Amino acid sequence: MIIDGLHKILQFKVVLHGPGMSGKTTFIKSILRRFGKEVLSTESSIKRTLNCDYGVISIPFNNWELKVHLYTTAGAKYYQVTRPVILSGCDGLIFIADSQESELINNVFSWKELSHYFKSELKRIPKIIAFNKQDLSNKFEEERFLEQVKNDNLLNHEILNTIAINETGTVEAFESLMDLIIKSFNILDFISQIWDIY
Ligand SMILES: Nc1nc2c(ncn2[C@@H]2O[C@H](COP(=O)(O)OP(=O)(O)O)[C@@H](O)[C@H]2O)c(=O)[nH]1
Ligand SMILES: [Mg+2]
Repeated sequence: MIIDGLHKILQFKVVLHGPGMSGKTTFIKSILRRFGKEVLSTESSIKRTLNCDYGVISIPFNNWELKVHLYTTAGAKYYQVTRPVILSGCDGLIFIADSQESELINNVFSWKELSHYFKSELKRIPKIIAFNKQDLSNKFEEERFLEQVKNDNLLNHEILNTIAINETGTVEAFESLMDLIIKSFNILDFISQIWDIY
């Protein structure tokens, strides 16, 4: 979090992470569209995320402004080196799981990457697990994923079902994450105390 007391702006970094093709780009576009914003992305010729997608959302909050910087991590395995840079200093995570049976193992692998990167700090970070592609029929049981990651610092989280291609649950995921962030950082207390000081 970055605090700008003069202009009453709190800035947050939120990262959408998950395996390649799970729907991260579709998801971030859907969130930004609902806030009247566009994604700035670097896409390669085969339309896979090259570096990352990025966008900013401003939310009025008790006379303050919450400015949320949204990023996606690069999905392709060969961009593994760029992911720690994107993940560093994030205040909240949306884990986009691909709910197709064939993707279960890739979801677990992608979560382990988070756990490996953040270690026990992952417990503290507010996070949403979005089981995306709910419109498809060949889905795995969510418990099978949760069972495999529950020992990897799965706390301070909420679980949602989403269909990013038709914008189902995407904004709800973002709003739930912001609620978790506001609670985790005690933003309301913080704002009222800052107010007392001025
Ligand atoms: N059926 C279905 N397809 C989806 C959904 N979300 C994304 N996709 C598709 O999955 C593919 C990969 O999506 P993309 O956003 O590029 O994934 P990324 O690699 O994680 O950024 C694209 O063809 C999307 O249209 C969804 O909820 N349901
Ligand atoms: Mg992408």
